[in-house]
Amino acid sequence: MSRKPIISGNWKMNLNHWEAIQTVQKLHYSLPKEVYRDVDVSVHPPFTDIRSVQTVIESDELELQLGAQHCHWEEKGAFTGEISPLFLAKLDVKLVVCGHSERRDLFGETDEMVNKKVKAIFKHGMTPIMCCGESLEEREAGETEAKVLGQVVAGLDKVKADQVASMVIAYEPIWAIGTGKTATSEDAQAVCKAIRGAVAAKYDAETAAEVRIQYGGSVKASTAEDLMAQPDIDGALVGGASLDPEEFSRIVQFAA
Ligand code: G2H
Repeated sequence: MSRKPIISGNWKMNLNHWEAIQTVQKLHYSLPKEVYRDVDVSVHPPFTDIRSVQTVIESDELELQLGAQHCHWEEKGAFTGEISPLFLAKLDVKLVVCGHSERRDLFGETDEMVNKKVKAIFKHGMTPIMCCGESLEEREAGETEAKVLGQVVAGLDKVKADQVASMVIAYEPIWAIGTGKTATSEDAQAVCKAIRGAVAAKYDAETAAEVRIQYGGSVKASTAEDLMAQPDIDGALVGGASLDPEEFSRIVQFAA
């Protein structure tokens, strides 16, 4: 089973809509066109940039996929400050990150909320990138697999096998996020393999063979090659390094 790698740029709360347009255009010029044959590439700007980035993608006919960083699970209603998955789908958003550790830690997102989001994202024809990861304390206590696999199983509650096969799971050890520390390729591979094993146990071998698993946490061009060479790592969720189009382009090319 060959899985198409996917590299996603999570811009977090960076780049206003003018900067977003320039960044996407620069990224387009730094990426060889043929790369899209071998790698899916997405950018996840702040909500205020999404319309601008969509316009650039549409008018320049870019193969870059538009993503969002999170969404609510309801379509509409009294949820001040929240964003509907329906609205994102109308803006041609293809992929939505959910359960990022910053959302879990800073904004109280629980496994149950992540599960509702996964289902809502699918309902509106988009693909979830569901994040999971352990803290430094959990890693040092030998609880990495219990924590990560617990998040995965809870996030996939009542999600159908064909949906799981089409989605993306991002393993992001919290201690490696924005810290400059990357998990070793071997450590990242071991956890991604365990995630695939948990999908096989909950569903079946075919579903596990199809689901794409990204690694995230201080990924840079200098670390991407080794990570991308691991058999159970199918791409990367890239934060800081995705703000530099040339660096991001180099990471994408390591996945090709
Ligand atoms: C992890 C990652 C992107 P960074 O949050 O999701 O960010 O690459 O800056 O560690």
